[in-house]
Amino acid sequence: MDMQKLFSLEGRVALVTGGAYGIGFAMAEALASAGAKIAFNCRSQEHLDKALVDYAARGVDARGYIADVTDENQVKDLIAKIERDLGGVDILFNNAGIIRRIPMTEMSAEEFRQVVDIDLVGPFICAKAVIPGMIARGHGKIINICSMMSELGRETVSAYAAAKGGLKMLTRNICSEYGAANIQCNAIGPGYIATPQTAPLRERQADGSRHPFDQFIIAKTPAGRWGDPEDLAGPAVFLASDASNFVNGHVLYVDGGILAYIGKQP
Ligand code: NAP
Ligand code: GCO
Repeated sequence: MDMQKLFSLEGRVALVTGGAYGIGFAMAEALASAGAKIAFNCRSQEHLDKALVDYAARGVDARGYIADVTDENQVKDLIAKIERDLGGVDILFNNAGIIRRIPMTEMSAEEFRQVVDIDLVGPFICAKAVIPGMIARGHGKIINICSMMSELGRETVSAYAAAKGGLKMLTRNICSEYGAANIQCNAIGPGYIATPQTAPLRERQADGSRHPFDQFIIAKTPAGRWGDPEDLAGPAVFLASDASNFVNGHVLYVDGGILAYIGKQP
């Protein structure tokens, strides 16, 4: 068996939503190293311009587009532009996401809806836009970015947990509905990863000590550290490649062991 070929993404077109920085950027770089042509989107022109410079510095020839994943028309246009520039989307990474950390009783319904709209409805809209082309081409990979909050709750993240729990079930449903069309829909569930999204949880205290949440995560993670976006590179290539052709509806947790661990006894 040719392992290089099994994991190769040569000739495949990958769209990484929210791939301007953070986890999306690292996964896109990994897919490019395995041979894929890379497209990414984000909402801000400033983020897009900076990302193009960053990709070029890493030797990645990525195409960037402005598109909000919550807007069906923008997403339709995005897929059509990628098809024109690079070819039909073979691999979709539903990575774009936000979090709002607000105690539930202080959170407005509007704030709750905004998180669910980006983190759950966005992946639905993007998947819906690429599935017909995948069916026509006879294959497709959809990878949703879930979270520890697809399994666990904690104070202040009710909307995020509801969205990421829902995304786990959307993953299983896309698998159920389109598995027969040779589409594999899986998810990656990252643990606590050092990106702009989690920067406020890692801020140094006035006395220079670590943020209490930072200390909590290190103690709660058997690996004893935060993850880096690059920790998701191997799982991303695996789930995008032929190596995972019989893996469907699965959430691959990449969490340094958090979900396996009850925590240190006091
Ligand atoms: P991040 O650093 O905040 O990056 C988020 C990316 O999404 C940015 O490129 C952002 O660019 C884009 N984005 C946000 N809303 C968008 C929208 N409506 N339409 C299009 N693009 C949008 O986040 P991250 O930490 O890399 O997280 C990436 C994904 O992994 C998210 O789904 C997050 O929930 C999930 N995750 C993160 C962690 C973690 O510990 N960091 C753990 C588990 C799961 P613009 O602002 O320019 O749009
Ligand atoms: C939080 C965190 C998260 C992580 C991640 C964990 O406030 O608890 O931001 O939820 O980003 O999703 O997997």
